[in-house]
Amino acid sequence: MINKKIIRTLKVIILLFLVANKINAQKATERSQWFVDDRFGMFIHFGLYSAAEGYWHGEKIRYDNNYAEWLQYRNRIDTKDYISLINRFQWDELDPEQWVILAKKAGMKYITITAKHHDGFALWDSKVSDYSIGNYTSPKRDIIKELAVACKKHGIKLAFYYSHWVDWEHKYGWDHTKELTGITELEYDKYWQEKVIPQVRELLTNYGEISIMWFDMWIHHSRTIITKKQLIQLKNMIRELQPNCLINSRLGLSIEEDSDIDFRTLGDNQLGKEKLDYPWQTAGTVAHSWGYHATENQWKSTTSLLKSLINNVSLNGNFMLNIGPRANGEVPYEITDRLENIGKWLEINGESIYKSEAFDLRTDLHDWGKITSKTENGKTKLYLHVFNWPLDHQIRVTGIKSTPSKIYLLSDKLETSIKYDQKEVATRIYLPFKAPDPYASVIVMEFNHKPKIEKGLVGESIAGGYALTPKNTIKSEGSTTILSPSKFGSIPERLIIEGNSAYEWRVYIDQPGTYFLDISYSFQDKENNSSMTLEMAGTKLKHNFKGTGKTVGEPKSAWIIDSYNSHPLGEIKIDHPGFYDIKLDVNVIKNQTIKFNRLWLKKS
Ligand code: FHN
Repeated sequence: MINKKIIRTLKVIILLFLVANKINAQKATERSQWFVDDRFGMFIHFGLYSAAEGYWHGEKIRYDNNYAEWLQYRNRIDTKDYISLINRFQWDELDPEQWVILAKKAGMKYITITAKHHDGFALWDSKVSDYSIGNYTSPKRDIIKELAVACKKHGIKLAFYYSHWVDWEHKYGWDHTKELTGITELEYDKYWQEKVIPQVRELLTNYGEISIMWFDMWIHHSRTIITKKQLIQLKNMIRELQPNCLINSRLGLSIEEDSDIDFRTLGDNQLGKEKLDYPWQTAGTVAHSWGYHATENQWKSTTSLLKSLINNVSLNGNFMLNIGPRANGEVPYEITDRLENIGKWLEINGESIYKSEAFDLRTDLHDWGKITSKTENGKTKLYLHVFNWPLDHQIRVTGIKSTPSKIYLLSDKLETSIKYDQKEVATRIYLPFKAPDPYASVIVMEFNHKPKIEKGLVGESIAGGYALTPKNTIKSEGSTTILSPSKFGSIPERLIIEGNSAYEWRVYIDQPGTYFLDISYSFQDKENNSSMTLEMAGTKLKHNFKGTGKTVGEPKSAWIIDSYNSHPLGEIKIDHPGFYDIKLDVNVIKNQTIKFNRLWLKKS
């Protein structure tokens, strides 16, 4: 009896301990926890195409929007000609360890290399197919082995990209042209059984521990030649050979369909937009192509790449950034420069990225940046990533009810406290004049427990007002269709209102005074008989919608769009700090439409 009681008490203690020390709230498994903790990885696209540099016989890759590694397919190159690219490699200069050193410098924790891309050429000494690097080099090179050794030496996890669906070399591999010429399932299975299965087996047998098998079928298997049976065969083999190896959703099975898939891969360069409660990743490029392209010119800035990483972590996601080395192994300066800068930033601020996760407030609540969080030993830290250092040197944080034990800059090793004011759910942090970091400065809000929050509020803008938009309402009745920005954002996000509708927002106002409100909308009718009433703090403001006309997007073009104009509604007196609801009743008469953009509430 006593023993049972002791065991139960012990169980409760262990459970409490685990809860207090919980690092990540999202549903990572034992297998994928490292992935979720590490957050940042390197992708390497290296293959025969690297030596072509985006050109074939003096002609640039066809189809401007395509990637350099698609050269063989786009320029319709026969495999027996394409292999001649092997002669352009500078084998003496090529040293994969340099890529690993670069990954380390950049603060990346794992590397995924294209062991075989769509061209079907194996970067290892494959015994399964003659179309492998070992067969075309003397002395034999095995880039995969060299990389595996270097990764081990430098403590970086190794992962393989393997193009399972598309293979332009094997007679029965998939090539989009086969949509026209056809191929039987039996033929495709020949490719599958004689190339895919044994090659993946080789990769998982001869190169030590492999952290991820990264597949690349970007449409669902039901729309392809691959059968679910083949995918399960491949998955089972991986589980059998390396049970700890992760598998991404581009295997062709979504994680909703098969819970045994470890993480979801979003579209190329597609950043997260919402918090997901399972592991996910964006693979991104520094410019456009994945493989080396000589005339690449769309380089993203360090700031924009860092923002991508921070954005994803703030939504529980990972970021894997690609390098496309040349055929001598050299990585373009534009890439090394950015990676080294990211690494320097992570050296100072990495605490806000590694083992960090999303915070419970809405991701778009604050217009100054993004929040990540971490709970360890019962303490919670919020990391405020400020992209846009406010002109008035105040950061407005909305929605946190608990009092922080301390606020400081992450870059300040002494953790010197920064002054702040807190009223209910409004915190104002008084910042130093100069941003401590040129890319993103991180402010830490530390709590002795998990902070309490108030959801549903509209965040205070960096400009000191509140934008009440179709998306941040707490209630809506009637029309609810929200259209995304279009025409490069020149037509803003809007709510299409027809008939009688009502909307409600909630704000917390910490500074009493006179506030003014205006409303932005588009109305394309001559008759001004649709109207609205807004109510806040006991004051009612009325407005008859007025025609807003059209505007010209580009001179002398057909780009004529509906104009969205702001109309002043009037003033509201706020006597004391507190929560305020703003109710908007809209009465749109028959056959008329209001395209509502936003209300703007600001202290006079
Ligand atoms: O077609 C490939 C492309 O070449 C590249 O490897 C990317 C990386 O995510 N995946 C495919 C397109 O999504």
